[in-house]
Amino acid sequence: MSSTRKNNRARLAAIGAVPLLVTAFFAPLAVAPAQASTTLRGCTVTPLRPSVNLNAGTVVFRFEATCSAGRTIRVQGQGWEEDRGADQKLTNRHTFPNRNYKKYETHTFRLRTGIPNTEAGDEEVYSQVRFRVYRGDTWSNWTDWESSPVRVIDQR
Ligand SMILES: [Ca+2]
Ligand SMILES: [Ca+2]
Repeated sequence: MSSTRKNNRARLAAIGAVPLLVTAFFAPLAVAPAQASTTLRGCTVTPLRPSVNLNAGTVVFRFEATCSAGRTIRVQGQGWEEDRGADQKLTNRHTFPNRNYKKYETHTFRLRTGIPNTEAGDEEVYSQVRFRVYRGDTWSNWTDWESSPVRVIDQR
């Protein structure tokens, strides 16, 4: 291969690398809302997109909590219906029983309610979660509330 062709190839490779870097840099921002997690004191909690059980007529709000050994976690969750203006409560704020992690593992907390019909057309349901962690004889403060992705329930 001539040195001119090598140089051309190297230049093309360099040009090609720029869009890749841009994609890699921006992709986490674009993906973040679908996978928003909060980490505190060795526990990571993610509010998952709600699931819908049409047979049971329920919406299931799910909160996935992964902790290292020796942590105890207290989780609060709440279900919402998204509206322009003020969102509507679908559940009261629910405090789950404390969960003690004897080893590193993941547990999913679930909160159920009936499928809502708050308006003409589709329903847009999501959850919020916050938590605190007990470790070394003290409780942390509550985290900020974190919202799950929205699940649209087709009611056309
Ligand atoms: Ca709505
Ligand atoms: Ca509706």
